[in-house]
Amino acid sequence: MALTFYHGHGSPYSWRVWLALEHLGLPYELKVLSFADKDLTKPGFLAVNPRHQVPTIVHDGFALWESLAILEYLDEIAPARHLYPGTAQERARIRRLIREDEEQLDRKGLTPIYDELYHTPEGREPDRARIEAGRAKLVEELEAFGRELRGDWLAGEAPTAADFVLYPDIAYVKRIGAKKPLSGLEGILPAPIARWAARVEALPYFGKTFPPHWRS
Ligand SMILES: N[C@@H](CCC(=O)N[C@@H](CS)C(=O)NCC(=O)O)C(=O)O
Repeated sequence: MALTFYHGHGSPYSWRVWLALEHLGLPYELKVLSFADKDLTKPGFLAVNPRHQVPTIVHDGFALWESLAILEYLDEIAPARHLYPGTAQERARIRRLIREDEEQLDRKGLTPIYDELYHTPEGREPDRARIEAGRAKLVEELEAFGRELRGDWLAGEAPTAADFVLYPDIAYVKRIGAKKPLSGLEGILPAPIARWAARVEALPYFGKTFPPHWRS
């Protein structure tokens, strides 16, 4: 089995797949693409993924993109461990948590703040009301995700796809809080989520997945 993983440092979508590959213990070849060098729109990568996005995998000649499709595919080909373990109801709950991360915590909470602080159009100040609304939504969602913990992880005894999808967003909350005081995100994590994030960060493979440009 040959599996190539195309990754871009700092992409939350790509980060979730990297954590999952490591958790599953699947062998893979890592290819890091540079956003700054516009690697994603170079002909070689466009031939693999015409939508020029990471994450992308190629498994035995089969190219696949869209992180959630990749996670489900990896779950199906992994011989031992699983990203969506359990009964039909337990597996459905993992998928629900993932959709809630994307649709609620990220789209309505984190993304407006990120857009205002990192993509403010030329000539205008960040919209403080939009940042505050995003922050209020994040507070609500972080509390809700804290209540979803079932022991150490979101779905029980071991990390699942839900943990790997949520974590990069939490890393962004922490980073934006530290780098952009105007965000009001510093120290925002409720204790259960802060402890859960520390558990993700203590996973033996976590360090190599951390964006190198975030270390400074
Ligand atoms: N829905 C996609 C989103 C992937 C995505 O937006 N990737 C970004 C990086 S965070 C990307 O590759 N952007 C480069 C481009 O669109 O040219 C997924 O879940 O994989």
